[in-house]
This record gives sequence, structure tokens and C-alpha cells, in this order.
Amino acid sequence: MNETANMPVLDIDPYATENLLDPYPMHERMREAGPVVRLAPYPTVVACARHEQVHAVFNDHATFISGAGVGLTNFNLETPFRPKSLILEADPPLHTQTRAVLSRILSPKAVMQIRATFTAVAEKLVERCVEKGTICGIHDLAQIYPLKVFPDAVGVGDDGRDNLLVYGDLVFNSMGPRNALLARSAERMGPVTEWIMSNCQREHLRPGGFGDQIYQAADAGEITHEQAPLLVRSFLSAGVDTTINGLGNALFALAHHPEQYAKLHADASLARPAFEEALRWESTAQTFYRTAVRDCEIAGVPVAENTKVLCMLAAANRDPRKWPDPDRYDIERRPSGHVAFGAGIHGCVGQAVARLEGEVVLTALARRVKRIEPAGQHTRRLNNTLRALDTLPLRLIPA
Ligand code: OVM
Repeated sequence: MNETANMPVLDIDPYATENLLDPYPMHERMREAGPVVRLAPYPTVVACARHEQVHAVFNDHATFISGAGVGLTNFNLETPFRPKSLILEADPPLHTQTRAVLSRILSPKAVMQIRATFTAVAEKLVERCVEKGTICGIHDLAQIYPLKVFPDAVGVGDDGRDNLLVYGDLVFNSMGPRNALLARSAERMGPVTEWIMSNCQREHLRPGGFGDQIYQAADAGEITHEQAPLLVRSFLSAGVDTTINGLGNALFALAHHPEQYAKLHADASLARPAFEEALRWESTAQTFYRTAVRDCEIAGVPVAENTKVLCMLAAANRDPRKWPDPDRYDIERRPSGHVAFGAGIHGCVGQAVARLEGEVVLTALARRVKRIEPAGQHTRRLNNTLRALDTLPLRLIPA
């Protein structure tokens, strides 16, 4: 380890296959090296892996902006791969306006209104899985569920929804370097982008759905009509792959911690905290970046203007400075303060919907299934940003 300007330099590539497969040893090295470190392969980046600094960066949106992109690419220097998101990749005052609209559409009241439907679909799907007995936790459950309920709520038609999976993979790969993972998902991009943008048009969205409500906000003058399709695109970008993998990771956690599943089975009201703890234990979005708008400091260490700041959410969520016994998956932990949804003004605007999905699926499982056992080797789907499973063989033993 050498040092430049108080900063340890680690020879670590977060996007190397071994680190994507098993990020936890890398997280520990980064946390222990210092509050802010450099990574030899990415000289324009500084990285924070401790909870305190990740939280501090997210809560200083005036210094650490999102408008230059929340991936490795600095949009001040390179063209984004798609028109910038009007919420994810925006700063106040634009962000304030668009966020207000999405925030209202995804409010607790809206979530109350979708709850019954989301619950019924979860119960039906879990019933089908129980009848099968042995399932793929991803293809038979974690993927099917969000792909049904969320586009339904947005108001997207049934045909071609697999495009949402390809698009999500691409969006989250695009936040890393131009490596083979990005190249492979970009190859599939042409027709997918067309499908996505077409489904963002008002005439393709069910009246009254989340998508149509964005156009209603445009009618009311809160945003412009030109902005509306791009805001629908945010639903389709952020609302599917994230919840699929949140659910998949939660199933993985429960299958590998039978004593925790036993507690959930004994008390289904633990479904929500069990999902929350899974988000802490294995954060779906592993990383987001900010960009320093001026010369500044992180933990007293100088950071130059235009530096990309890599926030390691998943590492912060297992920081022993914040969490006792952080590697333990404990559904009774109540991990408030985790940063799996980010923090500050950009904290996930859809988190109430994500939590609803986790809660109702795990509740249905808890009631209907006595034990969940691994039924073979799982496989990972590597992505530059997401912690994702490709397959998860499980045996469900009915109650
Ligand atoms: C967006 C967007 C895309 C990906 C993720 C996300 C986590 C937002 O297009 O606004 O939030």
C-alpha cells in the first residue's frame, strides 16, 4: 500500500470477476485501509467503504453531485450512454421538481392502494411454488413477482416485459467501466431501448397507473410534457431489476440461515424486518458514485474538484464501526440506518414499494412453507452494480 496526499492506494479493481463474485474480502480491505482510499486501476476515483463517510457524502449533495452521473463515467468529460435520468442523474433545482412528482406517485397512500393486489399475487405465486416443491428461487419466484406487479402498477402492457430485464442489466452495468459485462449487455440494447421508450408514451400506459400519473402531473404544469416519458423511464429502469435481486438475495439469505427462517415461519410479522436485514446483509445496489463539484475534504482528507467518489453501499452496510457482528444475517436486528436505498435527497423514492414487495412475498412464504433448503448450487449473474443471482435451486417444505 502506498500513499498519495494522505490517501492509501489499493491495488483493487471492484469490477474484477473475483470481486463481483465475492465482494466481502475487498470491502474489508477498503474499510480497514482508511476512511477514503484510492484504487490503482481508477486514478480519477476516490472510494469510501465505511458507513460514516458513505452517509456523509450522500448527505452533502451540494458538494457531491449526481448530475455528472452516479456511475464511474464523468458526464462532464464523456457523453452518457442514454439521455440523463431527470431524477437519478440530476441535482436541485431540477431534481427537486421531478422528485416531488415521483414521491407523490409512490407515496405511502399510493402504496396502501396497491397493497391488496400485491398481496394476492404473492400468495398465488407462492402457492404455485409450493406445489412444485423444488424451484428456482430466481426464475420461479424472485423474477416473476416484480415483473408482474410493478409494470402492472405502472400501467405497462403484458407483451415484451422481458425487455425490462435486459434494460435493467444494461442500466446498472453502465455505471461501471466499459468492460466485457457492459459490452455484452450493450449488444442487446437496440430493440430494447426502443421497446422501453415506446412503453413510456402516454398512449401505451393504462389510465390511472403510475406512468399515466406522470402525464397528469405534466397536465397540471408540475413538469413539462417533454419530461414525462423520461420520468416513466425511471420507473422502468429502477423498479424491476432492483426488486428482483432484493427478493432473490433475501431468499438466498433465508435458505442459508435455517434458524432465521424458523423464526420467520414461527412469526410471519418478521417478514418486513427479515427483508430489511437482507438488504443490509447483501445490498442489491452495491455501489453508486457522486462527483465532487469543488476541492473539498472527506474525513479531513483533501479531495480535488471533479473527482468521482465511489460509495460502497454494501461495504458500509457491513461496517463493524456501525453494526455489531455485521456479517451475521439476523432478522431481529432492525437495521435502521442501512444505506441499501442510499440516503439523503437521492434516497430511493420507490423504497415503500420495494418494501411492500419484500414483505408480502416473505409473509406468504412464512405462512405456507415450513423450511427452505438449498437444492443445488446457485449461480451468480455478474453485474457492475447489482448483487444478482442467475439461479437459486430451492426445496420448499410445506407447512
Ligand atoms: C433512473 C434510475 C435508473 C437506475 C436506478 C435508479 C436506483 C434510477 O433512470 O432514474 O435508481
